[in-house]
Amino acid sequence: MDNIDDLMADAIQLIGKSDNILIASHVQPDGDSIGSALALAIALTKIKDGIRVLKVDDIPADYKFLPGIELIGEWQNGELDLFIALDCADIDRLGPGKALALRARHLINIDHHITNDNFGDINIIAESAATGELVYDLIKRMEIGFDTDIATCLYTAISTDTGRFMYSNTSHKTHLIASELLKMGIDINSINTNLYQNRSIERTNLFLDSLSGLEMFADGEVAVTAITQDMLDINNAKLEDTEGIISFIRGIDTVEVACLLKEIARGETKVSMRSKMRIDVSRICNKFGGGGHLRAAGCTIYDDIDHAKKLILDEIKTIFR
Ligand SMILES: [Mn+2]
Repeated sequence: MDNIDDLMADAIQLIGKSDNILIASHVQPDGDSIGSALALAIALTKIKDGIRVLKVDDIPADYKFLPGIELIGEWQNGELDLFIALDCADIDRLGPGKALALRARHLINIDHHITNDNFGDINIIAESAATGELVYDLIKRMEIGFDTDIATCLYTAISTDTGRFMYSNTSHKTHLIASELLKMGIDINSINTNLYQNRSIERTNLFLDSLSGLEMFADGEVAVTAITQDMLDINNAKLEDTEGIISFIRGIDTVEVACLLKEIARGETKVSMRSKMRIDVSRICNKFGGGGHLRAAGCTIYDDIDHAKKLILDEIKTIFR
């Protein structure tokens, strides 16, 4: 594999000679994918016209405060020189953006998932706490000046993907980058309030509801809870309102593996898994066609939620046997 310096140089050269550039996050976007996409879009807008961020899914309310949010929209038909996918472990994560990615003359894939399958023409894949760290590196190498807007987006990307600088993916480099971003004069009180002190009552009620259905297994080492479409309806909540549940149940003292099942539709269940110290949850999720990181992974099981729960629990229990 090429080294990161060469890959970055190739990407910068390709960006330089491309006129129509479309940037995209993954479906069910999180802070890292949206923050990275907006940071890159704001930066490239300083040197080029017509930079767009493709709307591949609804933007969760948590991130609507981000600068550059108005750059997100539909792609008007026409020439597409370059598509840049951010934080996507595989091309299907682009959802409706996949067709455009395949149609574009060139495709750059920037991601920090170790399971990334290198679907781009240029693949900047490196182990880092967030895709936001890689985008920081790219913008720096392009010698585009950082401003508070870019820094706000990148800080959001990194803070959300490191669980507020708490997860084990947080490195000394993470803090160095955060330090550089703070130098730009970003308002962390405002960012943190928007990200972490802004929970709606609907989300709070869904949270309570999910905790009342909490189940423990393997002498308390495994915690599982499920969110059904009925629970969303009753609480007038959306899927994005499940944010925060899984890290809360992982916070139980005896828990090593936390698992949250979400009923996307009848016959389709999304599974999120987190671990604390020992278990590689990406391996478990891999068995169901998913992936992710050592301590945070996910997969989709095409089955009803009750049966999906049984399948995933059977798999988890083999580890604790
Ligand atoms: Mn990420």
